[in-house]
Amino acid sequence: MSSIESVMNETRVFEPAESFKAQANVKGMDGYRALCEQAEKDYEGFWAGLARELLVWKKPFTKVLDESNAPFYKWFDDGEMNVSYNCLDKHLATQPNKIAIIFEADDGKVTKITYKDLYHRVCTFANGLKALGAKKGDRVIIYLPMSIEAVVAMQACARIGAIHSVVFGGFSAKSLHERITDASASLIITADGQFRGGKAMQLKPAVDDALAMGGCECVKKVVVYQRTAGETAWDAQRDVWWHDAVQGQADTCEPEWVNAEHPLFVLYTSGSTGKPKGVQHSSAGFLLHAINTMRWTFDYKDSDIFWCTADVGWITGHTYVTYGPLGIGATQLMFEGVPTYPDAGRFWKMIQDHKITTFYTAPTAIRSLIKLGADLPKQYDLSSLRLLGTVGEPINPEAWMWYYNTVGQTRCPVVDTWWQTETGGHMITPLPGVHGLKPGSCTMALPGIMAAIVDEAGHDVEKGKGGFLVIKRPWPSMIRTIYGDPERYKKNYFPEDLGGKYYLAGDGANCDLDGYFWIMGRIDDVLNVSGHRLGTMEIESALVANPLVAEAAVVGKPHDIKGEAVVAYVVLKGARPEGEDAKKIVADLRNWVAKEIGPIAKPDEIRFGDNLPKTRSGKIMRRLLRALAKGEEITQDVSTLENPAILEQLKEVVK
Ligand code: 6R9
Repeated sequence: MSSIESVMNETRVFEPAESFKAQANVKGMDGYRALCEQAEKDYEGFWAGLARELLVWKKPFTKVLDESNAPFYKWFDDGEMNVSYNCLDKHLATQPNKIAIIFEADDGKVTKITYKDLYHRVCTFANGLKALGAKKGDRVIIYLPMSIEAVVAMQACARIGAIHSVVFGGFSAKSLHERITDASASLIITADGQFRGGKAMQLKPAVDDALAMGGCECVKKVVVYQRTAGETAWDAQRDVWWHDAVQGQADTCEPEWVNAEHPLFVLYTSGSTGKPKGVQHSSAGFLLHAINTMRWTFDYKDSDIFWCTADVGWITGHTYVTYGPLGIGATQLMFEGVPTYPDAGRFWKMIQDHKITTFYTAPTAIRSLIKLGADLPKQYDLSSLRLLGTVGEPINPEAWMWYYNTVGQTRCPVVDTWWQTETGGHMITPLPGVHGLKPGSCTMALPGIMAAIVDEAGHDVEKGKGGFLVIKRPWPSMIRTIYGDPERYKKNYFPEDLGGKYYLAGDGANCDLDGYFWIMGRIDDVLNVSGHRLGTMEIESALVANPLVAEAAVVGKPHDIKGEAVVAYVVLKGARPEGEDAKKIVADLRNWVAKEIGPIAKPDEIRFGDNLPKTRSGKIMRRLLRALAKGEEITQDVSTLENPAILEQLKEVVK
C-alpha cells in the first residue's frame, strides 16, 4: 500500500503535444467528453453505431444488447458475420498488396506477407482443416511459436467457425493436457519446434506427452508445422504435416457466417483456484473492440507500422496481433525470438530497421532492457516512433520516465493500458491525443466503459479512497462465460455482495482527485510475474503433487524486474532438509513446477519449515508469509502458532 501512495504522489503531468493532438483520431478532452456523453445518453446506440461503422455484417443486427439472462449478456445477437472475413476479405478491394505481416525470425531473416497472400494462406489452411474433419463449433488447440502460421491457424479457425484455444508455447505437457481435456479439443495444431536465442527447441514432444496422459480420445488429428526440421516422433494415424494438410487445397474458402455471439475462442488464464479458467469470447463484440481500440488508443493511421511484442499465447497477442491490427488493415511486425539475442539492442534495432511507429510492450520487458543497457537505445535511430504503449502490470514511474525520455525521446505519448483476458481489449487507458499523462496511472476509462471503484457492499467510494475496480455495465468485448462452468463465471465476476450486476475485475484501484485511475494490483490469490498471471493455488497444487511434499504455500514478493517473484514455503513429508540436501531438493522442486505448469511458474525462492503458520481454524496465515517473504518485521499476532520456532525456519532462503 505504501508504494501505491508514493506513486500517487506523482505530480508530473505530460500533456500531448499540439502537433500530436491536431492529427489524433480522438482530439483533446472535448473530443473525449463528447464520446463519453454520447455513451451515457444512449448506451446501446453508441455501441450499435460503432458496430455498424467498423464491422462488415452478412446479416445486419436489429437487437443491440440482450440483458434478459444477465450476467450472460448478448450483443448484436441476431446479426451474422465472420471474423476472418472482417480481417482479410474486407481489405482485398482496397489494399490487397499492403503488407499485413513483417515476420522477423530469431536469426534475423525477414519475411513479408501481403493481405492478399495472407488471405489465400488462411483460405488454403481453412480448407485443409475442413478436410481433416474440423467444423463449426469444434475446439482446436493451437500450440505454436510466434510465426505467420500462428496467425494463419487462428484466422483459419475463425473462418470455419471452429473455436480456437491457443496455449502458450512455454506451458508444459501437463498444462497442455489440462486444456485439451477441459476444452474436449478434436484437433491440435503445433510445430516440430521453435527457435529462440539461437537455439532450436522442440515443441511437439509436449503434445505427444500430453496425449499420452490419457483422457484425450477427443483428439483426432495433430497438424504439425515444420519449423526446425529436427527428428520428430510420429504417429502416422494421428499426425499430419501442415504442408501435407494444405497440399492440393483451393486457395479460396467461403467463410462460415456465424451468429455475432458465436464463440471465437477460449483462452485459459489463472484464477484463485488451482484450475485455470477457460475465458470464452464472442465473435462480433470482441472484434469490434479490438478494431476500435486500434483506432482510439493506438491512434491508428494507414501509414503506421505497428509492433506489439506479446506472444499470441496471451490475450494481448490475440487482440493486438491476430485480430486488432488485421481488422483495421495495419502493417505489423511479428518477432520469433527474444529481446536479448544476439544482443540487448535487438528491439531497438528492429524498431530502426522496420521503421516502427507504434510500439507496445510490457513493463517487465522495459525494466529488463533498462538493466541490460539504459543507454543502448541512443545507438539506434528511433525517429520513426510516434506512440508507445505498455500492458500487463502497473508500471513504476522510473521505468515510465525512461521509456518516455530514452525510447520515445519525449515526443511519443505513452499509453498505459489496463485490461484483462476477460475484458477482451483496453478498458482504462490514456488516449494519446487527449489525456495529460501521469507516470504510473492508466488515466481514464474509454468512452462507453463504465469503470468505477466500490467498497465491499458495492457502493461508490469517494475519490482518493481505494477499493475494488468494477465495470458497471456490460460491454461488447467482455467474457461471455467460463467454458463449461457458467456457475463459476457468475460467482467469480458478478458476486452477490456487489449486487450481482457489476463486473468485478479482481484488481484493487484508486481514483485520484483529477479522476485518474491507479491500479494497485490483484485482490485475489493471483500473482503477476513478468506480466503473466499465475494462481498461487495452481503452483501449490503442483508442489504438493510431488511425492516429497506434504504441504506448500505460495506468495508473491516485489521484484525489480519481474514485478513479482514467486516464493514457496514447503513442508516435506520427511525431515526439514538442510545444506546440500536442501539445495538439491530446491532444484528438483523448481524443475518439477516447470514440468507441471511451465518454466514461468518456477518458484524464485523455496523455504522449508517443519510446518506452516496457521490460524486456530487451520487457515494458512498468508499475510504473515508475505511479510516474511519481504523480510519485514512481524507485527501480527502470532500467539495462535503452535510452534513459533517455525517463523525462524521460514526466514531462511535456500540458495
Ligand atoms: C492484458 C493482460 C490482467 C491483470 C489485471 C491487472 C494486470 C494489466 C495493467 C495491469 C496495471 C496495467 N494489469 N494491465 N495492472 N496497469 N496497465 O495483461 O491480461 O494476463 O489477463 O492480466 O494484469 O492486475 O487484472 P491478463
